[in-house]
Amino acid sequence: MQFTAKMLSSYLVIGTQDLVAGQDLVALVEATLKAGVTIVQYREKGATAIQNPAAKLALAQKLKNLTAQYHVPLVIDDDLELALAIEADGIHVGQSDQKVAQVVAAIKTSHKPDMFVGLSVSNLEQLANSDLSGVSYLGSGPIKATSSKADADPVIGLAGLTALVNATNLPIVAIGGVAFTDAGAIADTGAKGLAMISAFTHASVNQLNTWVPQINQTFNK
Ligand code: 3NM
Repeated sequence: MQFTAKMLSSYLVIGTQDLVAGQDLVALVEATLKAGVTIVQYREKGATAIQNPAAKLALAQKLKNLTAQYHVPLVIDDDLELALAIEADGIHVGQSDQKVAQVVAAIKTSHKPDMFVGLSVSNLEQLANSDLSGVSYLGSGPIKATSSKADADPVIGLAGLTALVNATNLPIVAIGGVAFTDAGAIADTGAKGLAMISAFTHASVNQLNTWVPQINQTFNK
């Protein structure tokens, strides 16, 4: 699937470590797809994440089949082998993950050469030091304090986000401590969307169905 900046509007990031009691990952993803999320990232990371590669593969394949039904891209976080195995639409790489240039080069010679690449960039220094060739979008944050990522960078706020937006032509999705109600303020910076974990895991189906279309509209004015 060809990447477009519009895909960043409402960006679900999710792994089993993020689920709240009684939640099922596939059911949660389907509820967000029904509400209209524009992209899904499977991010299995941390002490309580699934470690077994076969179990991860099975879950990722289910998510690929599900997102395909909704014509929504699936991105795999920081696992090129898994992304290639399920022919994911995209892969997301962090500053401390496998080097982005290596990922871009490996994709080019793979059976899935059109897989797009996203990169986490938290500040201007990281931006200056990043090899952006072959990168389609940036994920920038944390905008506010987050309890979903143990090793998050210092909070950058809307000011830090604005500085990054003004320093690059790549579309940026804002992440970290972001709430549905932040869409207007984040759109005003020039960023292209909201990437969220806990806002999605803590929302009711009614809240998803109310907020996700509003967020999409905010970024597509
Ligand atoms: N990356 P929540 S913050 C996965 O700053 C991730 O790069 C971040 O979760 C970054 O929406 C983060 O619950 C966690 O705050 C986002």
